[in-house]
Amino acid sequence: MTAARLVVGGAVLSGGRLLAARRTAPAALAGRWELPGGKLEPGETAPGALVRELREELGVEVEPLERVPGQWPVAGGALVLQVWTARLVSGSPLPLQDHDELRWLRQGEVDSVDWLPQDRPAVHWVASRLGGS
Ligand code: 9L3
Ligand code: MG
Repeated sequence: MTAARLVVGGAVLSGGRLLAARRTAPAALAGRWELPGGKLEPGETAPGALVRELREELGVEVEPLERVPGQWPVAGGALVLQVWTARLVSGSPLPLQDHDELRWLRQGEVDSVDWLPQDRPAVHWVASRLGGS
């Protein structure tokens, strides 16, 4: 067994809302929603990879805040997903790479999109901490 490679997802928060991103690839995942992010490169920390990935995918600067407890297997266990909350520091997210739609969801809206199954526990953990209104 080789160790599962780490994938980091960002629960980007702004104004009490959570950012959801709809994937375009691979075909099996196209149309499903995720917390944007991706695989760590050699030598990167998870928060460092998150900052890089969100710059590349969305054109924004974020500050990782805290790790969501737990981790979730992806792709039959070859990868493992960890999630960090992150504060939007600058920029407005755009679907530059790997996504074709973005949505800011309020607490009562988080179940309105079709999340990848491995993202759901983290989405619910984060949503329970968003102020409802
Ligand atoms: N994945 C699942 N949930 C997420 C992210 C960022 C990624 N929040 C899965 C989708 C792919 C794999 O991890 O199967 C690698 O992700 P990417 O590098 O294609 O974004
Ligand atoms: Mg990605």
